[in-house]
Amino acid sequence: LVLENELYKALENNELFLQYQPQLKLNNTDLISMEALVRWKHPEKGLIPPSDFIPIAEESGLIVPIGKWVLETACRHTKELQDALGQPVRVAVNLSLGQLFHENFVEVVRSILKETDLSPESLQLEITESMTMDTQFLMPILQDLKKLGVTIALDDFGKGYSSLAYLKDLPIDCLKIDRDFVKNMKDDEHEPLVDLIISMAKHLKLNVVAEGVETIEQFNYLLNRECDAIQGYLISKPSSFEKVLHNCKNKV
Ligand code: G
Ligand code: G
Ligand code: MN
Ligand code: NA
Repeated sequence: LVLENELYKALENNELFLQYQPQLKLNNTDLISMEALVRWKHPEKGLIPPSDFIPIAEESGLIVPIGKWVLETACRHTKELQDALGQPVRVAVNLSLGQLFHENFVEVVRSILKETDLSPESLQLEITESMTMDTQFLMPILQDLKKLGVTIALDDFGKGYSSLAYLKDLPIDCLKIDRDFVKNMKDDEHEPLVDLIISMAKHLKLNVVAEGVETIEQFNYLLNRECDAIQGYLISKPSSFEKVLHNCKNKV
């Protein structure tokens, strides 16, 4: 409860901030997409990871204003980055079920896009497999979001919640292979689950992104299997917006 009250104040006191982790296409070194990841700099306790405060935000309902702040900030930053680069960059934002449950979520997204002047194709929303359990509820919301022009990714894919039967009906654009599968890959060994997810994504005409890529062996494995994009410490750890902007400006 203490942390919950502090989290409430954190939003008002600007203690939350975003870091960005790039996603690279395997055949190209340009920054095409990045994932926004929220962090909390607590005045006494220091940096608190999202795995510690997102569950509290979800239980308390604070995820609604926090999630809105994350979306607004990520869209504003991305627009600024695009203007500096003179080319489109996409941002992926993680969602919690509580945000989607909130009645006017689609309107919130619409107004943030308008207010920040970010084109809808530049925003990807990440949902997790566990959220796909309630398809009857999820389906119309995802369809309305798609009508706005944003894309949807299924995050942490393979962790075991989603029914394969739903997968082909959900209006999603991208599968993100959970990093647990990537962790064990070596380029000289067959990794059947990664192969399966990639080929399934291709059959369903979905983009496929591997998360948590840390080694060149993992990179080579994914390159050979034509995974579309990768994300992980091998490319970059999540970093501040200022740093992302600075790196991009140096490349222009
Ligand atoms: O960045 P890190 O590995 O610490 O993130 C841990 C978890 O927190 C990840 O599962 C990520 O999806 C989640 N997370 C990070 N930022 C956000 C956010 O803005 N909203 C939600 N709902 N989850 C987030
Ligand atoms: O669950 P989600 O995919 O949204 O969260 C992404 C999380 O994975 C972030 O918290 C990020 O810090 C973390 N992450 C990103 N790349 C790597 C990596 O290469 N190795 C590990 N161990 N974690 C990573
Ligand atoms: Mn994610
Ligand atoms: Na993930």
